[in-house]
Amino acid sequence: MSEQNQALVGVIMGSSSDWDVMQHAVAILKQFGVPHEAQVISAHRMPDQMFSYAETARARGLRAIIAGAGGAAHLPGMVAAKTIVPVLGVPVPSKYLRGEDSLLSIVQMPKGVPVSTFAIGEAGAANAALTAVAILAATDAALAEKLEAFRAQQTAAAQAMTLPLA
Ligand code: RP5
Repeated sequence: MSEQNQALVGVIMGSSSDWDVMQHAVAILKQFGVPHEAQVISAHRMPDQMFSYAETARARGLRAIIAGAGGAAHLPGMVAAKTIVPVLGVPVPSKYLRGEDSLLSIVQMPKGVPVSTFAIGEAGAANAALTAVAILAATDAALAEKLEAFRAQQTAAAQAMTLPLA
């Protein structure tokens, strides 16, 4: 557990090899001071633990689950099948198909069991965490203010951009 308090966001991934990408989700949660947990839960290598994680998520107080996986990326969808806690899926770049396999595995859920699916890689991991922050901000005014400030900083940075024109 990070941020000391009861975790509100769970970050799970299919392998420790996903950490390079998924650490960007954790970095955002830390930046916003959101209580979270992060661990490896593999759909294919530890399916019983995956179901148990999903089945207990809501009762444990999780308000969002960020699930990253690569290749035959079944983790987000199978977790979503067992909980009504919103699942935010992050396609991790794969060795042979550059994550397009991961993206298609995660995004093509059947009607009725949604996984919110993000971009392949670092941007997807960070944006999944920002979406988790937005979910929490709906009932947390202080967090909403932090999110507004974060977005305003980006606007200011873009407005200050210059080009190396002659
Ligand atoms: C998936 O298989 C994981 O999410 C990972 O992206 C991929 C490869 O896992 P490792 O063989 O590196 O453990 O389940």
